[in-house]
Amino acid sequence: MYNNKIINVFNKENVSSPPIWFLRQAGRHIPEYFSIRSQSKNFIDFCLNTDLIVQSTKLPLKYYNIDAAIVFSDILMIPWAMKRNVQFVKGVGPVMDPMIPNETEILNDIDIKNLLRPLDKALKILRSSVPNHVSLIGFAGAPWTLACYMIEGQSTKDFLLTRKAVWSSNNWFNKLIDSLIDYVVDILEMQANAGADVLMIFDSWAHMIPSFFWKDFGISPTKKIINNLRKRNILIPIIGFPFKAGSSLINYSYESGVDCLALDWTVDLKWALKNINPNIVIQGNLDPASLIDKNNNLDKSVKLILDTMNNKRHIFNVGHGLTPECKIENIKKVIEIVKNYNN
Ligand code: 1CP
Repeated sequence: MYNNKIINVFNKENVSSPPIWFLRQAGRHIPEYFSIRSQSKNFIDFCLNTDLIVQSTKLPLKYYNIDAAIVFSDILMIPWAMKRNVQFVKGVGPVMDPMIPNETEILNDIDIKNLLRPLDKALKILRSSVPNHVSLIGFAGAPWTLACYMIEGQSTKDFLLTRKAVWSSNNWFNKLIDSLIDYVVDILEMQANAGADVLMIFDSWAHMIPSFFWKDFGISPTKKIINNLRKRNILIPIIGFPFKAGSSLINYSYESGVDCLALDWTVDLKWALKNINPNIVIQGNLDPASLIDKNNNLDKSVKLILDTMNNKRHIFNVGHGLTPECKIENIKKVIEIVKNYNN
């Protein structure tokens, strides 16, 4: 285990200012990203190319004094491995063959670790070439969010087909979630063994889960994933990100078993400090849109987050991924404010 700032926060050691990194820090807001991406024929090939994974993971470290690098991959590599014909279409986003509840066969025998071998290799190279003070973060999508994409076949406004499946195709839906749990455990285990210091579970469509089923599909899959990882002796910290889950964040923070809760930009941190499990770390939650245009509120909002979380176990981050419009100079400014806090 390396001595780095993020791990120090998890270990309850004092840090002068909070560690900082950014969701989607390796993507399209950095011009060089496009030349790396253009070296592969499509996005899936990019995510299966060890050398390009290494290059893009390291890219933000060239620009920013940050405390973590998230490995370049995508949550949709699991549906890809499950033969859903995943493609990333320019201007549309990810598309795949939609699963028909009760009809589509759920593949339970995929050797996911073998299919994602380039990711395993990339993490091994990264851990030996990225400085020790930078944490390496491995990740996966949460089963609910993966099921959303797999049933709809793409991103949709309100994921009606998925919600319908939850109410009417219970048995089939549960089987799909159970298979996804197994695959998520496998790839997180692989990433941890390859050198990840921290793991993160993205539940980007958590806000689509009907509250009646929150425990079943918002909490229980994550809890099972974490229990299984611990049984396999994967003991590193795990960050959960149930995006925009609102009031359900409270139970999630107490019951899912995550070591850290990542908060979206809508959550008032003072509310979080009163209501969220005080024994876990909080990550977040600057609005990435504040990083687009020059604005007078950026300094103030960063300082408000820092003041509110002062002396608490906190990892500074955005409350959702950086968008292509985010400006490098604004991000640098945020890092400077955070790094100089308390100094
Ligand atoms: O066109 C491009 O070059 C692709 C843009 C892009 C990038 C940079 C996609 C397509 N995926 C990624 C990488 C990625 N995806 C990372 C690693 C790099 C980093 O963080 O810097 C991570 C952690 C993800 C995770 C991911 N993919 C999530 C969870 C986080 C979130 O944003 O909510 C989701 C939902 C996806 C699906 C996805 N991948 C890409 C797109 C356009 C989408 C769809 C998002 C949507 O449905 O709105």
